[in-house]
Amino acid sequence: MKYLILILLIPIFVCCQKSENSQLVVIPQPNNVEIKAGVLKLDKNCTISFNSAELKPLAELFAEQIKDDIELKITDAEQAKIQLQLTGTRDAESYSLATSRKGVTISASTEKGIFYGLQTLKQLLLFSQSNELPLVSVQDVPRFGWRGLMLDESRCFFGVEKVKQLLDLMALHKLNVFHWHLTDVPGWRIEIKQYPKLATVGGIGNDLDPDAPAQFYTQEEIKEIVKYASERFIEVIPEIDMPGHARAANRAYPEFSGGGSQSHPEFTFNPGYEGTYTYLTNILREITELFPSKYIHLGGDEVHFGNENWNKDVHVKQLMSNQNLTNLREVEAYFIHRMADSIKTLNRTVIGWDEIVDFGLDQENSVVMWWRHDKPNILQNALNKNYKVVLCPRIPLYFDFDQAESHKYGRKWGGAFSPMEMVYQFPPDSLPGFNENTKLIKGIQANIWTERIQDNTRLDFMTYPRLSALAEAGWTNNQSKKPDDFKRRLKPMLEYLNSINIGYYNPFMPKETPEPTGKFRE
Ligand code: TNX
Repeated sequence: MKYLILILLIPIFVCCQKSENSQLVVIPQPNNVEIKAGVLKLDKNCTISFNSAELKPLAELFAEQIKDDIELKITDAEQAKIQLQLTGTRDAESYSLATSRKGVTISASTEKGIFYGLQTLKQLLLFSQSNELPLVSVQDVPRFGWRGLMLDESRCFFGVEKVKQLLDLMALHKLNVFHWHLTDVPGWRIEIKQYPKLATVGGIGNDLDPDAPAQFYTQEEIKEIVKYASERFIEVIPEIDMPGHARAANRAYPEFSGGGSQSHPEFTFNPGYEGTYTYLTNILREITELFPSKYIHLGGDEVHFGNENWNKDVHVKQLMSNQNLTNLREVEAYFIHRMADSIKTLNRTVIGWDEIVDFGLDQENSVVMWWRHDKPNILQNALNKNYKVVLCPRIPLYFDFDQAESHKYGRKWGGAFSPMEMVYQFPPDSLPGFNENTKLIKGIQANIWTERIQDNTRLDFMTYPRLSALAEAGWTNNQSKKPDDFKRRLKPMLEYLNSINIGYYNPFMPKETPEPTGKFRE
């Protein structure tokens, strides 16, 4: 009888051990964790080894990142405290990490997996007392393959250092896509050698001040950032918005402008003028030389805001009669098809905002970003048509929307906004088509539009800690996602953000972190 009770108790004991999973302080929460009794203390002088030369830069970067706490020396020795091992063939992003009294082993079948194991280790160290690590066995693999963040640098320009900081924090959170919105109405932010005025003239101004001196990234700076991101396993996807949101470009080269409307002057490129296609394709060719990503985002959003002038433009009228186009929406579709063809010849895949869903682009070579949260039927429509989709609905994934009811300088939509808790819970199972079409859902992304963000202070306040919630929503499976436990782990993360001078919003102490004043036009 005694033994029977013991046997019955064993599973309960194991179960209780498992429930301690949640005691680990890592964001995003790894998907399989076992904690054992005991600790591993890493000394100030520590060693790291790797079984394959490709891992050397990862070990070096890690050593650099933890140098304030630990002096990490690379050694060949099997006895290294931290061992990195490329092994086997498993999912490209998965890794395992085991700590024992002897040391740490991180293994994965790809460098990316090893990198993620190192990010987990970095957090274990960051949030430890005197470098004492729990004894754990972690087997981790992300829920979604696309865990993205978009930054709009047209409305407000932040520059190399701030972007690098963002990339560092993305990497720490295992986010893997940086979507860079480089062109829009107020400014064009990337040097194009063949059309230099795009940057020098198009780069003048920002959302608040149309006369602000030109700000843009030189091609050297772009290369530097793309390299910095790729060392952190982040893919950089450039967006060149067309045919709308093109005013900055049109200031530089008015010959390709399709005009606009009264409220959105010079808003579009001219879809009726053949030269426009050569011009934009030449631009995209330079873009492909700078960005190794297989994707190019060509925008495609909100064209109806400012294409009124197309009704009277001679080139557009001619195009309509030549191609039998009966309305402006068909002209828009024609334009997008032409540019999608160019992107195909450049060996790249198109991404567009959800306006492109009805244009009949080929599903193999296009990806749709669903952003209009108030139009769930568009998501359903995209999935029905077999498009691969990235979910980035305004609510809750636009970080220019407020985080709290009392905040005044961000956006709200009929009173609704984007609190951290809602970011964390995304995506809800109730999303149309979501459960039936999981294969088509590439992942999730938050978008930082910057009409309401004019400086680093507001950027930090709007980005953190929602970025942590986004990361866990993108990485952690539903069964391991626990909002209260996330909040427990978020506290040390906030202390870390504090230590690197990031002015986040503290949802636990809203009064102590008042909203930085903002300015905006509308
Ligand atoms: C919609 S999302 C836009 C942006 C704005 C944003 C503000 C999208 C494809 N277009 O141009 O900056 O709303 O929230």
